[in-house]
Amino acid sequence: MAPVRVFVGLGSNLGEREATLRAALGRLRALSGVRVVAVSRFRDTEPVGNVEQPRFLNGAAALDVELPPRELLDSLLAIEREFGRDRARSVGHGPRTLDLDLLLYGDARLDEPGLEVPHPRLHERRFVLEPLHELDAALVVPGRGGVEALLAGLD
Ligand code: PH2
Ligand code: MG
Ligand code: MG
Repeated sequence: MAPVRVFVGLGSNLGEREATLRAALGRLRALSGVRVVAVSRFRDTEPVGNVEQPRFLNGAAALDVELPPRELLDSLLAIEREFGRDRARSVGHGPRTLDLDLLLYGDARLDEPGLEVPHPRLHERRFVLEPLHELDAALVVPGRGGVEALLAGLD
């Protein structure tokens, strides 16, 4: 298949956050059918949502991917598990050693069990939009518009 430009969100708020994110990028680079094209800066962010939890380190990566979305998602979840995240046990939206979110898969719009692309909350989260904007200021979120305008619209 022809490579698809994919954006993945990176997050950690437990343990050695930066080391975890760097190691996860190493695991992404090792996947066949995945090329890591660019990585944003990492930023320390206030937790968003109703759960009382530590601050996050967040960033994003641009990938060229020659895997179907479901296969890529399964690989992301396997890497999360490798870093000690047990989805079955953890609180929804609570603290995690590693969160890898499939944000965008080319211009695809998918709504399948466990696989919603664009990521359903991407357009309202500064901690996602800023790294995306840094990677590609002209990026368009299918169904939502340009990342630049989305950022400008946040209060
Ligand atoms: N992830 C969440 C919930 N809240 N807040 C920040 N700042 N960064 C995150 O990555 C994050 C969050 C659930 O995935
Ligand atoms: Mg996630
Ligand atoms: Mg997340």
